Amino acid sequence: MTDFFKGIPQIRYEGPESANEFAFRHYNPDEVLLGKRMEDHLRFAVAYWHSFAWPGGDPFGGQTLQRPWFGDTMDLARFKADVAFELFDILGAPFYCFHDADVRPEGATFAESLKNLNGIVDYLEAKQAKHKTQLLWGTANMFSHRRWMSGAATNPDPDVYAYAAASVKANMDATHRLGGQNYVLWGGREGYETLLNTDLGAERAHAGRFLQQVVEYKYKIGFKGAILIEPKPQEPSKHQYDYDVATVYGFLKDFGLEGEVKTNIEQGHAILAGHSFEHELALAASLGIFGSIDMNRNDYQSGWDTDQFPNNHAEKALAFYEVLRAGGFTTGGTNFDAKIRRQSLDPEDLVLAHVGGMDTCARALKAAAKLYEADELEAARRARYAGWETPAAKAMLKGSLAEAAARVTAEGLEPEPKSGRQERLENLWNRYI
Ligand code: XLS
Ligand code: NI
Ligand code: NI
Repeated sequence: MTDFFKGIPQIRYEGPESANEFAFRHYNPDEVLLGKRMEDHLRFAVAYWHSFAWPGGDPFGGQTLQRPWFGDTMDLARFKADVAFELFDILGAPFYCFHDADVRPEGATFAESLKNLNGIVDYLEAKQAKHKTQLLWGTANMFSHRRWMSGAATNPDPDVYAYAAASVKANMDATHRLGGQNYVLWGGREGYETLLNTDLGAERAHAGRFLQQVVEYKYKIGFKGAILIEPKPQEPSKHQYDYDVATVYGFLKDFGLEGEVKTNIEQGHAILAGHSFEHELALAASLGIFGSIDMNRNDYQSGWDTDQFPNNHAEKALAFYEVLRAGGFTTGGTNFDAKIRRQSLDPEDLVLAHVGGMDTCARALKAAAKLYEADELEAARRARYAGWETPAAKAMLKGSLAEAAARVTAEGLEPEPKSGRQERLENLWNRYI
């Protein structure tokens, strides 16, 4: 036991009326919704990078958080893992996620970094054996170190491509060993700063071949989890190739990977791409590439990826409704890719940020599940498309354009516009929130 969270109790469900800060008001892991435990619906994960590796910097100032585990030794990395699992226990979190750079010190050479990673994976493996919390996904940080500044798999320098291959291979091995349920690729530097120095076609082709190699390697080692791409339009690059769900789908099709790779969709990234979170979720589900979610929120004014903890259940209910419509998570889950503000210095802040985020999501899920179960919205949606159930309508999709056109005169069609009923459906929605 470390004493970092000394005096902070295990968080338990006390119901909506509780005034105890250190309690869940909505997240009740064993409560059954639509035949499934709430914990199994939400599959919460804590993100190692924001909670244990981030020093609190912003573009105008450096470190504000002084954690006793900050530093570049293996002892401190193990201390960090001890504290991490204490937070997981306090929250009762079923999962966590990490990048290599979050859990191990960077070595002077690749071989040293790999040795450090493998050493920490041994330690994490022992921790997982003793604790409830397991690995939702692992990933390689191919954006912080200066070697990645011009990209990883899309770097103009082929030696960096090799380094990216070595990094992803090492992290897939680590994820596989730890029983991770997914492997994530987010390409923060897979994009460009200026077209003036960029061969866009070559970079895209290299990214496509790289992803094929990742999938081949998954089969080679017998990794049963899902490979997930995390779309984001920009930041840190001016333009990133995995712009949004639609772009990723086109990319996967191009490289024959649409049956192999799914998406990890982040709330804040959807907004940056000019979409709503629920749009990205619904689109991914309709294309068969919905995998997992990174839960957070952006500040409405700053227009940047501020990665705050969610605190608006009405907004998140729209997202969880789409998760339910998609059939729920299989290997995926709800990862808090969210960080406390740089002024939130106390250990309590870190705990309560997660408590609030988990409660916000649970409350959203409860509302979404109630409406989904009542079937009112789905009944209205079905009614709107009911015309397509007729044989004449179905035949049109099999026949030619001329055959569809011929129906107009043959049947004397003069379609009457029908109300889309948006406000009525919005009112219905609000009854459940
Ligand atoms: C950054 C991304 C990152 C990924 C994992 O914006 O959200 O944190 O989730 O590399
Ligand atoms: Ni992000
Ligand atoms: Ni993310």
